[in-house]
Amino acid sequence: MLVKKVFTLVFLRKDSEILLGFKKRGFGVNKWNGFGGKLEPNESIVEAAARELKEECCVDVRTGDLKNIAHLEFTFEGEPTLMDVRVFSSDIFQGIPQETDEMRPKWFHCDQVPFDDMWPDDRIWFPYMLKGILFYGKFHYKGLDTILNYNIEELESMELFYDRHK
Ligand code: 6U4
Repeated sequence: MLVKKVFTLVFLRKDSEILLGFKKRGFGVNKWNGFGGKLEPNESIVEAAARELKEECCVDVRTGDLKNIAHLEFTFEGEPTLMDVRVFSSDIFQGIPQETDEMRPKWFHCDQVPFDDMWPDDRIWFPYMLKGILFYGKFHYKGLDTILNYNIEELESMELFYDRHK
């Protein structure tokens, strides 16, 4: 039996650029990533997404301006946890990204995403996100470096996807 844990992951966009953060500690340390984390008690997923963005790079975003663009699931060989990652994007936000204890933010041109220093799955699904295709991605890892298998399904609507997966 897999134990599902929900996480958020937020990508800010500005013109042809995307904001990534270099993770300074914890899960995914020394990798460029989106901003996000676990939910706190009594918090909705989108509220958690906005809070984590603020905590990790000091940028404010209204929950109504966060667009759910993907659902990712990660499992790890021999481990009981399923990471259920809700991916959001926005080009409407307030403030200039600042370095925090957890993240060093940096804008990257969408043609120059540093995949060599990111989770291996990012290289596979970023092209969907950058083209504006909604999707459901599943990745099964052995350890933290090797993807044993994966699947990506393009979606017409996130609402219909979550209706089907209630
Ligand atoms: P703490 O340190 O307890 O506050 P928290 O910030 O709540 O942790 P954290 O940093 O462990 O949570 O969250 C992990 C983050 O990494 C989430 O935003 C999801 C994201 N993530 C996890 N696996 C990923 C992967 N394979 N590819 C990816 N993002 C991933 O692009």
